[in-house]
Amino acid sequence: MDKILITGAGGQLGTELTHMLAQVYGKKAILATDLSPEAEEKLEEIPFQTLDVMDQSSFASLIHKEKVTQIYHLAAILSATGENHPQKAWRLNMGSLLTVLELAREKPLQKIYWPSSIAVFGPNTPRHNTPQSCIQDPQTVYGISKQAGERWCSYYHLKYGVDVRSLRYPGLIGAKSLPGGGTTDYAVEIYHKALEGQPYTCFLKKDQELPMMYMPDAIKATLSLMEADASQIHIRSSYNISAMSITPDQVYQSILAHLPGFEISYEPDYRQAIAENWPCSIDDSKAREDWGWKPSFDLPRMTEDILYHLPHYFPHLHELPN
Ligand code: NAD
Ligand code: AKB
Repeated sequence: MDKILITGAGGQLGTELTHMLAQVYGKKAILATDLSPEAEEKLEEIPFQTLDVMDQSSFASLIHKEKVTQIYHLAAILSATGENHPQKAWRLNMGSLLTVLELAREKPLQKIYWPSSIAVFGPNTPRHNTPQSCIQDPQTVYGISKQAGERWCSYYHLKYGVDVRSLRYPGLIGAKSLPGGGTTDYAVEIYHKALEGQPYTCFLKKDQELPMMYMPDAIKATLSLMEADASQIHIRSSYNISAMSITPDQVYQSILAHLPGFEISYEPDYRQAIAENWPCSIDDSKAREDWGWKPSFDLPRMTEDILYHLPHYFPHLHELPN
């Protein structure tokens, strides 16, 4: 029987992924964990326990006690917060992944999921249609931790046969949860401001193009990768995946089509420099070839869906006028 432990389950991705895993495998098969006890509220009836992933012995005894068979290791510090706390970001992102990989080797666990990011790329990476394999020279501590993490995943697979799988997510945009300190967070905040009836001040430049993905596509990709037969997984560092490449102005225009009075201004801050070193678009042909990846949402479809669903999850927001 499957027992799936999720770390960082109260985060932007964790909240939605945990609900979907509970739907697919049943609530009893899930153990959601997070450092923050407040995460439990967001996860409704799904079994929850507080866990600091830096506490190796509590982590190991929980795996043992609950007879965990799979870990989705999501807990991390993202790019923007990481630049303000570089040592802490490195210790958490790197240390906790090594703990998970060691647990997988010793127990052994059946499968591990760990997300990487487009943050592994840097200024010398080809910026358009960024290939699966190319120069990676990340400039943020977050990107360095993801790059090193990818190498460790590949190493544990080659050396010890650990079935670890990974995706290099672009910026994720969801309607059900708030982002936690990334460079792509503008693309969630903007929808909230639009439905509050407030103008939005964007921290990236108007024409800063970045790869992004609507959360239902990210969840679909994650489940497809994890359900694929091991023989289909040819990349054990992390797969490029892609859905859309968009600028703040394009997101703004797509909202304007539904809310004609919405206003935006631009005040780029330190996050602009991070975004400038990331790709504009991603070549995800390996994911398409190996396990059949195909996104469902483009920008207009995502905007319509988000504006419709947001007031349900954040009741202080106005509904879209008919
Ligand atoms: P988030 O910041 O929203 O959530 C992270 C969660 O980890 C939080 O709930 C936090 O309480 C928890 N956490 C922090 N320290 C912890 C600790 N010591 N022990 C246990 N839990 C701890 O992040 P997210 O956006 O949900 O990202 C989840 C994963 O996906 C991360 O690994 C991130 O790098 C990756 N990712 C996210 C995006 C994105 O756009 N959201 C893009 C690429 C990759
Ligand atoms: C961030 O901006 O840090 C994340 C990411 C792309 O990894 N959203």
